[in-house]
Amino acid sequence: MKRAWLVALVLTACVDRPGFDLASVSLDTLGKTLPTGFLFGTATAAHQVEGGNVDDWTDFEMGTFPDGRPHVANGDQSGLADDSWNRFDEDLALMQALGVTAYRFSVEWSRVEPEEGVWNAQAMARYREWATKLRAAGIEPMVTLHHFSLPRWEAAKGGLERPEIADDLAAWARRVGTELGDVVDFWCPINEINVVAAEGWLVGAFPPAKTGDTATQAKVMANLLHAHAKMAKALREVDVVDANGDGHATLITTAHHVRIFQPATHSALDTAIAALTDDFVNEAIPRAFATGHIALTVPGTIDLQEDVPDLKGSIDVLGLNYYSRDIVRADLGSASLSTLTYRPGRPTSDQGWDLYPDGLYILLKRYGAYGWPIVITENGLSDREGTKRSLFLEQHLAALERAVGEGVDVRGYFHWSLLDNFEWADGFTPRFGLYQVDYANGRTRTPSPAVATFKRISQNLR
Ligand code: IFM
Repeated sequence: MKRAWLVALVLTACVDRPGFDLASVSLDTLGKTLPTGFLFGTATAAHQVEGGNVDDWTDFEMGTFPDGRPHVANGDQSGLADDSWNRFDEDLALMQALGVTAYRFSVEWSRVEPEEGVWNAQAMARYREWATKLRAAGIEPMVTLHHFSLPRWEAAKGGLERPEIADDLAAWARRVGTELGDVVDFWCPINEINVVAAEGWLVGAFPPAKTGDTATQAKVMANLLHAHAKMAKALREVDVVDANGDGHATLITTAHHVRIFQPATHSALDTAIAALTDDFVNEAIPRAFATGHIALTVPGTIDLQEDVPDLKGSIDVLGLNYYSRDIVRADLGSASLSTLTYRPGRPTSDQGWDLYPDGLYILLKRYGAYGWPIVITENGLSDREGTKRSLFLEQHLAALERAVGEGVDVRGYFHWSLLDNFEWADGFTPRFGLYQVDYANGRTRTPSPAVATFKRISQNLR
């Protein structure tokens, strides 16, 4: 038994040996070889931090599954969240203390258009004020237009399942681009197309909480890809002001969630299902951006082919959200054809996610081959005690810097997240913030130990 355990440990260690020497990461030099103008920032999303939003998630948070479990862990509701809607100046000061050069935030559609065709000018004015203040502080704003939540009226029409969602999102993008285009250049139309579709229609953890409906999951992905193309076109038409004077009035990205998928065993089946999963989750979306053709295929379950010529050229920068690695075990009885697990004995986040910085290097090398400049639009971990985030940050930045040193054109890194926040179906339990938020005590913000680390790195970038 002991021997078997030892063999397993040695094998695991071999598989997981870092591709480079993490011990040699030095805070004195980390980031110094990154290009001038590299964006080093943090990211948030409206529904997770603002508080007071009334959208499809508000309804979802009050609901339960057929077996009586609340939709959100512990029955948490986003409610006031971090009250960032009213504390922007405080949050801006936190960003300045970190030394960020960029901030990714989302504008909440339901706040600005609470009823279809009814616009809240004051809400839009507040977002404008934020972007203006950020710019004045030397912080480049990146604005996300759809980050999981939908206005109630849009959800009532059928939400992301309707093909017409593409036109509605394009109209939303046109409106925001018109109003904020002179202060914002960097746009992320949609956050994590693959995640919103999987969680809503495969896993059932996000609205509309459907499970195993892979056909609609693929349809939703296709609808959102159509939406992205139309949103990019609208933004480029209306945002003609180059706010930061870099020669680009608009820079369009996406926030594509990527993961490392490795087969649980060397069996042909695990290997094939891991490759299929990788293609569906990681590759199908960038391939659609590169070719103008959507091909979502999983033999026996999904075959969706659509030409969307406007997708080609619809991103200027490839945004990647990277968190973790999954070990794929074939499970032909499940809708996803697999069960995903983590390798035992690895360092993990509070949610058990494998902390795997090599994965960032591997994925940057892979996506660099497409030829777009890359920005890491999200990277982070849940770490309530704040004991792991510093090392996480150092190791992921070192992985990124190594990829840059080998020729990958990476232009920025956004840490998820500035603050602890409402983590969707997991509620307030996971803590992703560089700043910890005390929800029982006036939502006070306290720096986690990683704030000093972030600051050190940002000084190296100047
Ligand atoms: O909090 C989320 C975010 O909204 C989207 N990307 C992943 C993060 C952590 O789960």
